Amino acid sequence: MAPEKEESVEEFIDWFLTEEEAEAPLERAPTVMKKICMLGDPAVGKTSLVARFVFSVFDDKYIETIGAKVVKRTMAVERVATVQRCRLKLIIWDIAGQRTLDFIKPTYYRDAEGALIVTDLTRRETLSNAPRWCKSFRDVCGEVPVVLIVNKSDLRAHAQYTESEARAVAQELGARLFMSSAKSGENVESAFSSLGRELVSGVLRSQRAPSLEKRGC
Ligand SMILES: Nc1nc2c(ncn2[C@@H]2O[C@H](COP(=O)(O)OP(=O)(O)O)[C@@H](O)[C@H]2O)c(=O)[nH]1
Ligand SMILES: [Mg+2]
Repeated sequence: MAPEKEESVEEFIDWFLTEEEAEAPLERAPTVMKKICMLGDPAVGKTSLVARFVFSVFDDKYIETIGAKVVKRTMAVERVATVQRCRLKLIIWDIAGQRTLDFIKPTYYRDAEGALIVTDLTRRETLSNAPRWCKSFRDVCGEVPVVLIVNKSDLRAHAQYTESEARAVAQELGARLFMSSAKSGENVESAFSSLGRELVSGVLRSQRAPSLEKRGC
């Protein structure tokens, strides 16, 4: 089910700040809303990463995600160099990894502007399948930013591939790579933030603020 939109993205298309706004508290900064998808094989840790990022919790029990779950988290994104800041509301769709759901995936992907592709460090095939996840997503959403997360970095002793092998896959996908653990929390915030910044800089690149041009930025 689509989340109820509290604000439309269009409302914020012209969200560049005047100098006065740039100095205002973050709560008054404009909000940009983006839908992103969690992708990857079953049991790689998609739901756990979302739970860690949104609710700061980890649970050892494996509860298979049925269909899709949608959660939100608003985060601050600032570009100190250009005095631009905004609040980014991430609408995170956690998609069930089951292959049998292939035929309804396009419904989940629709209108997404980015994705986190998750693999499990202890299962090699989850890395081999990452390009397939990326392709099925980009076939629907186009060349939008993706980040590759190698999850379960706390289980390095049981690793079935190396970081440099993962980096090669990330490069092939044009994605940043993060070695993360939903269990320890390592790099979870950084992975989501990295995608968030890419989503917002897309908006930044598409327009320029008159107040910044005045400054010769
Ligand atoms: N050790 C460890 N286990 C994890 C980690 N992330 C998830 N898990 C476990 O892996 C299993 C599958 O996780 P889940 O988030 O449900 O995977 P999903 O099917 O991709 O959503 C669960 O038992 C989790 O507790 C992690 O970073 N480290
Ligand atoms: Mg799940």
